[in-house]
Amino acid sequence: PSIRPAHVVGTTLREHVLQDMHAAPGATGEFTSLLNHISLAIRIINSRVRAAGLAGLLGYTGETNVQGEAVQKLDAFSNEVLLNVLDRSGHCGLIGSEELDDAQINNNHAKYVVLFDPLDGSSNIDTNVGIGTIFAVLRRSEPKLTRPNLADALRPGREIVAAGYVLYGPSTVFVLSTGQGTHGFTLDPAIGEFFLSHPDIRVPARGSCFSVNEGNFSRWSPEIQNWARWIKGEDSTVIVPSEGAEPLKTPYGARYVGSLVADAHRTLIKGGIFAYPADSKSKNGKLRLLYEANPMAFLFEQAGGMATNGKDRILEIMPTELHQRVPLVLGSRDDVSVFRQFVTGER
Ligand code: AHM
Repeated sequence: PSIRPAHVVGTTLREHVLQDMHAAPGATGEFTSLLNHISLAIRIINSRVRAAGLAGLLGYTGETNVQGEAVQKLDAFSNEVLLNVLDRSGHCGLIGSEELDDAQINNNHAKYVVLFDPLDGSSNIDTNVGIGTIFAVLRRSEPKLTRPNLADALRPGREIVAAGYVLYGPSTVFVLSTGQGTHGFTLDPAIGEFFLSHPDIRVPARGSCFSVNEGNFSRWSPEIQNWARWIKGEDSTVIVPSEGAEPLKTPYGARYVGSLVADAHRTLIKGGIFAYPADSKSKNGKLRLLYEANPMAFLFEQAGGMATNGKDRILEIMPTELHQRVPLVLGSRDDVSVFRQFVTGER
């Protein structure tokens, strides 16, 4: 049998980002350095997330540890790590975090804006379910002329220059796009390096699973309730709004973790649809446009998938506030199109 020499290793995240830089005319290395700093923050957060179960076992579950010392919650810890590491990078003019009320001005002359959810799905930590970090990078329009301000962050997602998420699951996977496809990297924990494991991810055009919190069914609009009936194969009770939405031969399977990164990652790899629509309680949906919906939409579109608020493309929405919520529907092209047909009645 052929034996692979020990020195032949795969492409690292660092090399991949460098290759992107060499392909971009006029690149200064700042963007590459920024992404390397984000990767450092992720590895620090990962090591703490990996110890969370043990910390729980040792009684570190609340605000204090066994010695009675104050222990920071994982989401607050992750937020601080990202803030500190991004500050040291010197490349961020403005930072917005789901954990901060206001955007933070960082470096007056820096080019980039980073928006992140430091630990999404953190209510799932106690049950050892996958959780994640999500981020988007934007470029300030006039870094030399103006001080960073909120308007630098309130930009439509189509202006994103890079987005990514990290899933702290059975392995730690970093999914990144710098606008040239969506690529997945898996952490080798022994050496602390991310290796390219999922090059050029393509979302299948149609999937076989749907991912939605069906506990909200009674709060959904009749159109969304009809979609949910259709996808479960109850088509005898449903008027399909167009011939495009054919009667289902096989109902879709239900998969819902309740952790966006875990649900989105499965949908990205296997296809299908993830939806957190508006309902009578959460009139604008639950998820945040800048920290969750936009980065996911960018990654899905770069992988050939789709992301809408049920009607319009997520990446076209002009944000009006930092913590704005939005209904989010993402996944395979055909599956998201069918959802849209149910909601709008248009083909
Ligand atoms: P969080 O900001 O409280 O962590 O909530 C975000 C999470 C997402 O990860 C997930 O998609 C969604 O909330 C699940 O919501 P629900 O429990 O209502 O189904």
